Amino acid sequence: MTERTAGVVTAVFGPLVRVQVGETALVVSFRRTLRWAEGIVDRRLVVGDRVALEGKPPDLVVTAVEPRRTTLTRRSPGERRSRVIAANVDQAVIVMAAASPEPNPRLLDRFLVACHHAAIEPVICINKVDQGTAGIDAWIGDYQDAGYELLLASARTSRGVGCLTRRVVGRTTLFCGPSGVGKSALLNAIHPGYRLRENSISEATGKGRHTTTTAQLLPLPGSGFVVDTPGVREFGFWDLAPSELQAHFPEIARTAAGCAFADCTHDHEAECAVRNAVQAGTLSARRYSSFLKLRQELAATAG
Ligand SMILES: Nc1nc2c(ncn2[C@@H]2O[C@H](COP(=O)(O)OP(=O)(O)OP(=O)(O)O)[C@@H](O)[C@H]2O)c(=O)[nH]1
Ligand SMILES: [Mg+2]
Ligand SMILES: [Zn+2]
Repeated sequence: MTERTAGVVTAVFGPLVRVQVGETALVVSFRRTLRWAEGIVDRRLVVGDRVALEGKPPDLVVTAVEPRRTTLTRRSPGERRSRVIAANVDQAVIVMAAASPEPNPRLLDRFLVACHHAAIEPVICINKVDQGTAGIDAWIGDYQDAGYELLLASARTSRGVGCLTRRVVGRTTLFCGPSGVGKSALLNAIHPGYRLRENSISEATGKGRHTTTTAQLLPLPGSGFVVDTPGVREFGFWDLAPSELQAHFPEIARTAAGCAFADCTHDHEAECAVRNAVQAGTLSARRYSSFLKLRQELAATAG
């Protein structure tokens, strides 16, 4: 009988993958005819995939892929197909910088929708609060009102790092956000042993330079994993119908229960609880407008 070993994919380099098998990291190849568990649509190995390997260590080869508990997918501008960023992630820490690069709440909204859609719990992390919070003060409360967990952090001063560390223990947590916000810096602060490359060039231009170029899964000391990912500028959706979007804006979904029509679109109907709440100032006008814009975009790309 062939020996079978279980592992988890921690990095993908074209025809080779790095796999964590117990305490050992191995770089191995995979069979051309991989056995994919039923339900896996995107048949490319990604970080977080649970796999079976055959052979005798260290000459192992990946032969099968287990079902994916969760898949976080995105579509880049100009790409027809969506691609899976990571599999089997439990939660995502969406990182924005307080100041540089300038925070982008619209992009944050997209990440949040993608997490909801993938049933991955989101945590919003504002890093670089050592540079002040003037750039987020006007809108960050909207997310706390909506019920999102918010963490203020600074990889530089270690503020919030203890909190973040407790949050990731024992789970698989993906760190995502634009380039240059300090995802790798935060992970290095959580565990200096990672020695992840951080952008060392002057931040004078405020532009990210994509220091991290591939996603990698890193075992945490103790238990759990974190995923460091390259920064993204855009986050496109794939299989999301315009009518599904509301469910992914929790505060709008809650308020919509009070609309006169069950299928209220919240843009013209009378007795619309959502528009009333925006007018009364109890629902964020900015989140509402972000919702309408995203829904328009989904309607334009549908079909
Ligand atoms: N002032 C300040 N600078 C920080 C902080 N965290 C990170 N930086 C700096 O921000 C720059 C970018 O940090 P990275 O960790 O490389 O950012 P990243 O999000 O991993 O970027 P990509 O890998 O390109 O996606 C580096 O020069 C860090 O030193 C912080 O809390 N405060
Ligand atoms: Mg990085
Ligand atoms: Zn309505």
